[in-house]
Amino acid sequence: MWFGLSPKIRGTLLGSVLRLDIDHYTSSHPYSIPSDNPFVNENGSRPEIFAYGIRNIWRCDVDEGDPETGYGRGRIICGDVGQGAYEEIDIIKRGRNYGWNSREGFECYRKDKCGKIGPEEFPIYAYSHSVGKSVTGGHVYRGCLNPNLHGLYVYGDYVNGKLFRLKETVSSGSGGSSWENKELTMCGEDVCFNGLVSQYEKNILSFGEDDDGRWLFCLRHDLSYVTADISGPLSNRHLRLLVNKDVVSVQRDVDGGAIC
Ligand SMILES: [Ca+2]
Repeated sequence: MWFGLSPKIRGTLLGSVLRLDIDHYTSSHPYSIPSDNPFVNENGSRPEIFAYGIRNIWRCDVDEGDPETGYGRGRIICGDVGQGAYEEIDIIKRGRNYGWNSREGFECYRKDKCGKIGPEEFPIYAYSHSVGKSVTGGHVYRGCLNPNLHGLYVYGDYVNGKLFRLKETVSSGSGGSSWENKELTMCGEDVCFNGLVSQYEKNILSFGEDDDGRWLFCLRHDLSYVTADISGPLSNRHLRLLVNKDVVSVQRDVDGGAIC
């Protein structure tokens, strides 16, 4: 999505994250506008907009939060696919500008605009196209089955199938956070058990977690397979049907410490 130099970036829904009240519709829309949306009183701006300056988000996740402290609960974390150089992970905050198309990742994309668009919200992490070429936004694992994944944001790259995790460290003073990235390696036959597979094809589409705390991801090839045998709610079908075939276990290469 491209906005050129238009100052009316908030006058279009393109490239924005929207916040809608879908429980109450109006005569003109199948939704209503929450009164506390950030731009409801700004002339020329679409009141649906919650955040803007997005390029092409592919999958967002709402953090369930730490089960003991509640830390992180409700955070919206998204992968935003880049143009030609950088892929980024963003935490979506109310009213913030995520920079496109003046900036791609942390770097300038349009030098005539870069740094001149007012306050910007930078990614929590970005990687170059030497690492991967199309981010698939991930999932903050809060389940009990894989304690080594607890609190980690696990995401991937659609093009080369790599998996990564971001680990957050909260600064004691400012309350800000730093995010450390690491590639995740998959288990081999000597580690996998219960029939779990260690091999998967690339083209990661999405991530999730089932009620038992199994960490899951969906692959392109298997979407046609699972849609041929749908039962239950739409939101559950991929996760449930992928359990026996495509669930993978992640090697314990990250910090342990069971909390369940
Ligand atoms: Ca951005």
